[in-house]
Order: sequence, then C-alpha cells, then structure tokens
Amino acid sequence: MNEEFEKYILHDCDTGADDAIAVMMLLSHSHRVKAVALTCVGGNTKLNDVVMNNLRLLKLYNMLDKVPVYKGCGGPILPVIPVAQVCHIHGSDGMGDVPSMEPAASDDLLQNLQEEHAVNAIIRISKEYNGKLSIIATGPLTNLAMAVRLDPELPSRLKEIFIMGGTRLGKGNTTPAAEFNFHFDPEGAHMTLSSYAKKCAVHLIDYEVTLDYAVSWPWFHHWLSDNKNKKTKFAKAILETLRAYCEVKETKEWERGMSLCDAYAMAILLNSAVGLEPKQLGVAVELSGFFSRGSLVVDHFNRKNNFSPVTFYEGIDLDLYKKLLIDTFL
Ligand SMILES: [Ca+2]
Repeated sequence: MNEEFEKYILHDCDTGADDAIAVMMLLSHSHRVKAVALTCVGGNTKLNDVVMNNLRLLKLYNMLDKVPVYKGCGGPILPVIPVAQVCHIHGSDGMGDVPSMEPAASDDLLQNLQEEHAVNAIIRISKEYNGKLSIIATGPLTNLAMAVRLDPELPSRLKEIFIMGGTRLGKGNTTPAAEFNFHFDPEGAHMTLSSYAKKCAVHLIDYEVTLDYAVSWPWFHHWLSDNKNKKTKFAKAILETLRAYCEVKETKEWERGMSLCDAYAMAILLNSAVGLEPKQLGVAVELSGFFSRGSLVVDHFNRKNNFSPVTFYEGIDLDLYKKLLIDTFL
C-alpha cells in the first residue's frame, strides 16, 4: 500500500434504500477514505438485487473499477422462521424499482462482480490491511458471522466495526421487540457480537437513536430538491417508496421526520463527532424468545459480566450529519 488514507473501509450491506445512501456517502469521501470493498448480504432485498444495486451505485460515481463487489450469503444461518419481506418499504429490487439513469445492461455491470465469495474476501482483506481495516455492517450479520467461524483470529486484525442494528430500549421495527437486521439473522447477530466485541471495538447504532434524530420532513424534501444534479435525482427516486411508506404512516414512528438508519452508522464512521455521548454497555441477542427472538438484550445496570461490550451513542450531531448528507451529492 503506497497511498495513505485516513481509513480503509469494507462495507457489508444488503442494499436497501438507506444502505444506498450510506454507500453513496462512503463513495463521496473517496478523497480521504478508501472503500476497499462492498460485500453483499441478503436482507432488505434478495442477494442478486443487492449485488446489482451496489454495481449501479458504483457506476453512478464512476467507481466500478475502483471498488470491488463481492457476493456473500443470501439468507440467515438458521432460517427457522420466514424472513421478513420488505418490498413495500424498499421496493421489490431494494432501491425503489427505479430504472437506471446510467444505461448499462445487467450483464455488463455483472462483469464487475468478483468471483471470490464475500466471506473469503473479508478474511483475505483483513490480512492485507492488518490492524487498519474498519468494517461497517448495515445489513444482517450473516457474512461477518461466517467469516469469524472460518477464521477466529479475524476480529483481532480489525481496527473497528460499526453496526447498524438492534434496539437499546426494545422498540422493534420488525416485531414489537426486534429490529430488522438482528431479527433477520439472530444467530448471525449473536455470533458476531459475541465473537468480535471482546477483540476489537464494536460500535452499535441502534434503531431508536436513528428515530430520535430523524431529519425533519421539510429538510428531507429540501435536501432532495436539486433536479439538475444526477446523484440527487437518483437518490430522490430510490427513496420515494421508503418516503411514501414512512411519511404517510399514521404512527408515531416517523413523526419527527425521515431516519435513514444506515446513513447514521456511515456518518459516525466517517466523522466520529457525529456520534454524541458514546457509552459502553454489555449486550446479548435473544435466540429463543417466543415474542422476542432476534431482540437485543442490553445490560443497562451491568448485571452480567459475560455480555459483549459495545459502544452506543446517546445522540447525533444533526448539523454535522446533515452536512454529510449534503456533501454526498456534490
Ligand atoms: Ca440495510
């Protein structure tokens, strides 16, 4: 490695409309951080769509030859219950079923997909960037769980992991108790937290903090109002299904505005000042609950010393976060 970057980032994602904004945010910072790989996992949408969505985003930023894409696991480690279908939130292809603005046949784009499996790529890349690699996971944790099962020393080679997932107060978005990424693959979440957290720094951006620091609906609409910028135009199109679902939903969930969950995790990784009041707490994942399978159990009063230590954030610096969202389309 001749070039020196501030961070070397591997993004494991299930792209997904909010993952898409996180990927775009990452690519827009390529002058100071190196996106070393996008590793794909099934979740918000089917694995083949995740692959295609990531390739389309790289094409939009003219970075197909700079960031390799790897296909990983398409489903949870232990599929004991049907996985949640979220086509009504993210569209049937995960990115709002928007026609490509960068004409390119699927076969042409797929020529850029690497042959190596994402799990093997994660292990190999962690050796190439020994001690320097930051991983951000914005989908189910299946790939990371499989990687550590194959190579138990993997966590000790990482600099840090940022995970969007789980709930701190038990306010689920998939079941009353569980957040989507952890509910989709509870065993993957359990294996990841219990294996990595004692060997490298794990930062958890929980569902509730993203809701509490949503950007207001007027700001959200203003952010996407530049019709001349092709990145803004594309983002507005792929977010339309998600917006329609959240803005008209008659619950208190999105009354503050839009929370693009995965973008918060990327924002804190790119600028640590975005995350306010970091606080370390022990966590575990419920694997067998009747109502609560896949929920995150948080040891608020430090009752268990064998839980996995992770860093939560009490708040988000909304001004800094909004600046990162604006810079994403420059
Ligand atoms: Ca996601």
